[in-house]
Amino acid sequence: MNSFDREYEGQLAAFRDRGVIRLEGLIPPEKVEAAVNAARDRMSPAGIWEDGGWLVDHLRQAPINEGAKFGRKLKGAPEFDELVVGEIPNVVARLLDDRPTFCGMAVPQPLFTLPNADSWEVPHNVWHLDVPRLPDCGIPGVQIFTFLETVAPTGGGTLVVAGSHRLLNGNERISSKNVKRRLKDEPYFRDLMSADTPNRQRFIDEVGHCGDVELQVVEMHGEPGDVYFVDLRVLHTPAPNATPVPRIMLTRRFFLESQREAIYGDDNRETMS
Ligand SMILES: O=C(O)CCC(=O)C(=O)O
Repeated sequence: MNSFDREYEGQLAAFRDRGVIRLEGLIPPEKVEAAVNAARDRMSPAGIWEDGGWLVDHLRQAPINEGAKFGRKLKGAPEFDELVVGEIPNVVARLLDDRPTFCGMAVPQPLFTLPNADSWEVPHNVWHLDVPRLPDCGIPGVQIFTFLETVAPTGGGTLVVAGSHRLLNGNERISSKNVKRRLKDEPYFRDLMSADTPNRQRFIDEVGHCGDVELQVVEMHGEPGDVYFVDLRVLHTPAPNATPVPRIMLTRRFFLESQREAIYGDDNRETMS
């Protein structure tokens, strides 16, 4: 075992088991500070960052595309590119057994959500995959997420179903829509994706099962500098933001070079790049 694998041994095993891990403080503080400041600087002319604080209360009832409008202002900051070089590609490479990868988008993608909810629960809708299940593929790549502001629990961090990457792996291509359709045959996913299911906090607090696969909803929250690594087979969804501050995250997808054709090579492409 090399020194890298020794350092991350537990995390590598957790990643294979759950399809999601968080490495705290992975990005050097000076890069984090530059990126956070760049995000705030871009929000300042838009009038929602002023004198060291967020001014977003008046936007609480704003239509959903208002948040997207602010998110677009974050696109292309060079400070964001700097966050995802260095240790992140090294970890991704190890999670993919050092096989060559390519990025689905030229630059990392900001994820921005205004405060938009008075209360918070695990959503029943918008669960999806960015990549179909690919025949005889195993893991097709890794998506990383980091934070450009502190994202507290209930603060709009992306939700994933840990363990879901272990389901429906076979020798056929299955679209995101059909993965969902098939998963709904299982009580865990039928309940998760039904608006009629009460007590939705249990999806986070308790471990569910599908056969011998353990499943649990994980809410991404953390500090700038922390990084989540997610198997691209993991079911995920955007979440409401019930805190008084915007949710600002950054994501990037690393795909296996060997799957380029399967991912991009036909009209069936599903990636969000
Ligand atoms: O947290 C979000 O806005 C959703 C992110 C997402 O679905 C994705 O990046 O694939």
